[in-house]
Amino acid sequence: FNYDNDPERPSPHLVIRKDQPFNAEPALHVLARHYVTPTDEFFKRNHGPIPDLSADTHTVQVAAPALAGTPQRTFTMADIRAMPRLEITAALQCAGNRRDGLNKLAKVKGVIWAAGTISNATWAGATLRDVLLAAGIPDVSDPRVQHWHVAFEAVGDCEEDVVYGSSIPLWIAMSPHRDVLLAYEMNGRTLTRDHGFPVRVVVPGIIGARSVKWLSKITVQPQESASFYQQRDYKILPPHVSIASEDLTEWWPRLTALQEMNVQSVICEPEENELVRGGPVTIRGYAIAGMAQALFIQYVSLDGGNTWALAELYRTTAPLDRQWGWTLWSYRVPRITNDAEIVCRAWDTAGNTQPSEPTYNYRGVMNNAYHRVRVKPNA
Ligand code: MTE
Ligand code: MO
Repeated sequence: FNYDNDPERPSPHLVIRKDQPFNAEPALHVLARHYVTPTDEFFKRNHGPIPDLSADTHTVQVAAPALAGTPQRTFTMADIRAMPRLEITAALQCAGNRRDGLNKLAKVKGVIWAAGTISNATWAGATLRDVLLAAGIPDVSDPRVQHWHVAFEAVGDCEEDVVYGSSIPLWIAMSPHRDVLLAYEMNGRTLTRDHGFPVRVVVPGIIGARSVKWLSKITVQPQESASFYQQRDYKILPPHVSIASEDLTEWWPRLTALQEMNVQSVICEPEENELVRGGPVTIRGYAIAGMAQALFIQYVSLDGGNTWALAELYRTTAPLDRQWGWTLWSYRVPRITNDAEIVCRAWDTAGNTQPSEPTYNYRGVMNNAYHRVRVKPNA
């Protein structure tokens, strides 16, 4: 593949995990300082070179070849922009966020990310629901399509398959409460090439892998996407299956592909081994709920998890059925006296919480164990 035409990435705060394809996450102390992550600092996760597309000629084809009457329509960018525009604030997180924690248990497959493979942006575009209905796709109240899926395909070379692809259930795509977007704007500007110009899918509440960039084709079909990224990646293999396991490949077809994110919270400041002045110290981080519930309890511990205090939460106002943004939290301590282990842990309104210890899985996905940071007081 040729990476010569990849865009410039001017931010000094991106930690590059891989150059080709370009994979980078923002430094944690920068991440928690903005409720809306600046586009340059937003994490970038790619499986191939960045396509260089023209909004004037780009099209998105919608088809359902297995459905009687075979509905089909090709949308230009002008068609998509002419549809009702929805703007939401939504966090996007790679299922591989915090993979480094699982890689410490045993070797995992994938880019070794720390805890910055998540960012929060405003996105605007047409809803996938409107686009599907305009193409003549029936809603899921039609018994013929109740169990169907919406498969996305991108333009551009990619490492593990012919093109990047993924799918979500049709009911999620069609739900007026799930806000699945074909986004052409990010943070009030035209989408950048790195993030999917001219149009990408944004699926709030669901792992980043399903938010396909450089979208060119949507197929409504009885099965999930046949893509590598739906079938042989982004699944949780049992802990005894590792790189060396002989039956590794037999597991893929037996496992369900990941969709919804789990409860997550991370300490962004101070960072591991940071020398902190005696006090006061403000501990900051981010959190998301499993199904983007509206409320959290965010706990912080200064003694490795024996006792806990409540953190203060911050998020922008959005309708209660549209709380797709992350929550930033902070906790101010008057003093840190000994070598402290700071731990954080979130609960969502369903009572889901983070496990105290991580459990290994071969692809190193969905690590949401307690986040722990050891700091040294500056005497
Ligand atoms: N879409 C295409 N076409 N190619 C990709 O490599 N990566 C996916 C998803 N969409 C990918 C893609 C993954 S795994 C994630 S986590 C998100 O895009 C990352 O989006 P971002 O780079 O805008 O942060
Ligand atoms: Mo991802």
